[in-house]
Amino acid sequence: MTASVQPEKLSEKVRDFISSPRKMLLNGAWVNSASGKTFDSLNPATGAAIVAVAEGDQEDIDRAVRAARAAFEDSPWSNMNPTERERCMHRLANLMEENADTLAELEALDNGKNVAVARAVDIQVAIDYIRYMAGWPTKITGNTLPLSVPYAPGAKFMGYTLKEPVGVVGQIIPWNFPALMVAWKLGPALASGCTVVLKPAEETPLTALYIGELICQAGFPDGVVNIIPGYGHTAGAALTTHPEVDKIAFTGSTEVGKIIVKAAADTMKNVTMELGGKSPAVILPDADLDIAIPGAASAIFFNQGQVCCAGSRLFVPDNLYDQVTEGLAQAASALQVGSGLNPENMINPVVSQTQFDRVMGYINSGREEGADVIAGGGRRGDQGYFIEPTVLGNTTRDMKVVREEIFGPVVCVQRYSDVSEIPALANDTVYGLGASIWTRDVGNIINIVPKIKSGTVWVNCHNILDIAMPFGGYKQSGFGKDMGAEALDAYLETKSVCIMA
Ligand code: TXE
Repeated sequence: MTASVQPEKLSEKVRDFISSPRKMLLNGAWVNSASGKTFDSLNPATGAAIVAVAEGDQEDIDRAVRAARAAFEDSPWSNMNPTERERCMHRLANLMEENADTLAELEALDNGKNVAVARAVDIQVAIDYIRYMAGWPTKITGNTLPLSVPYAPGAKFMGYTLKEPVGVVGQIIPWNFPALMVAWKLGPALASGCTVVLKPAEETPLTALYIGELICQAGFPDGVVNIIPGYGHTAGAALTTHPEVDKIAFTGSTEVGKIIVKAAADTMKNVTMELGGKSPAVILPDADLDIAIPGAASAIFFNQGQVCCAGSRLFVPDNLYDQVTEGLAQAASALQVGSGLNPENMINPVVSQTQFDRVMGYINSGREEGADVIAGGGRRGDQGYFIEPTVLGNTTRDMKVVREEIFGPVVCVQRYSDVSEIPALANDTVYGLGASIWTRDVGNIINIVPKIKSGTVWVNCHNILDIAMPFGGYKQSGFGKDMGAEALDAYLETKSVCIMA
């Protein structure tokens, strides 16, 4: 296992980026925090500091919100033609493409994930989504309305709707897909003409700050995008209560989502929430196991299981239980564990000591509650936050590992005996983000998909997210959509206009 990272192996661009403390992007300028405080971003493969980052707090958020407000009201941005907004976004996407290798390497360094996967998935989808959203400014339209007005006989009216940007948006994002989350949030905000104060996760601020440099080069007016790194309970909380913020877009834990919804209620902000999950992956008796077993493994082990829609509850028919768990154990042991900067390593460290302790705590709880540890179950190496891909067998619905989101490379396998049980088993959770069924029978698809209460249902695949496909939760996985055209809805107000002739 290669846990250590040799700085000389990093590219010159990344070395240069981390060679001096990183500042925050406020009103088009790179500045220190008002308090002068910084925090270190850590390398999960070693636990060592990568670089110090300006630590934003209430005062920085206030300044950033005021800059975003000025940039939103009668301003170069609000007066910009849709075509010019589109060009700005395309310039940003092009710059991200030119810097894609650097962004991927920085992501692997800061988050711990596999650099080749970061390049192919995180960064590529981020670029594609900015381009997808760049196509929208020229296509956002209202409607003309066939008004009747029965209580004004003889009068003539014309009615239409205008779609207007919601205003200043606070965006709070997590650490599992740091650059991709920047794109998910910025794309629809910029396409609709909003201005933004974005707070990256304290664990992984670096790619957001790098994209901030590209935003400056792309020619967005000052104050349109402000990036304020900092902690959740300080900078994040200040954003959620600021009276000049019109909307909060959040991706993170359900626990913090609830805090934010309450905090934002005082000023009645528009809020969208993409929260946690405990997504079922269901192998049906007729499934093609050559596809279903590796598919179920990838559903949980991709990104070390730090995926909100990871297939963390796997349902297997009694008669296939041994075959599937054996296959899963083999798939787990075939995954090479090590630093994400080596693209051969497919299991990389989890993001932080806190996450490491949390995931190990769940594995131990599974053991104590009687689950079989079929594969993994331990730490790898003595530095960094490496956890073996773990398969817990014979788990049951009441176990903590089955009820709570682990957010690590740990799958809980449950048996079932009859297909009729599937909807109830799949829905036996407070979450409703993703689900997959594995089958060759179209009848199963038609019958089961509508009964599953989740924002996405995959068939014979899992974790496939596409720029055109709306993504978001049911139940306590949140509300509002990221990606796809529907993501724009939450960034637009509808104004009805009624004219009497
Ligand atoms: O999340 P938090 P954490 C889940 C996953 C994980 C658990 C804890 O189960 O194990 O959450 O992770 C900001 N006001 N997910 O603690 O705290 C914070 O600074 C405003 C699932 O890292 O929700 C960060 O920017 N903001 C999830 C962001 O919220 C606050 C991805 C997410 O952090 C805040 C991440 C506050 N009071 C974790 N407190 C997914 N849906 O993909 C924190 N923040």
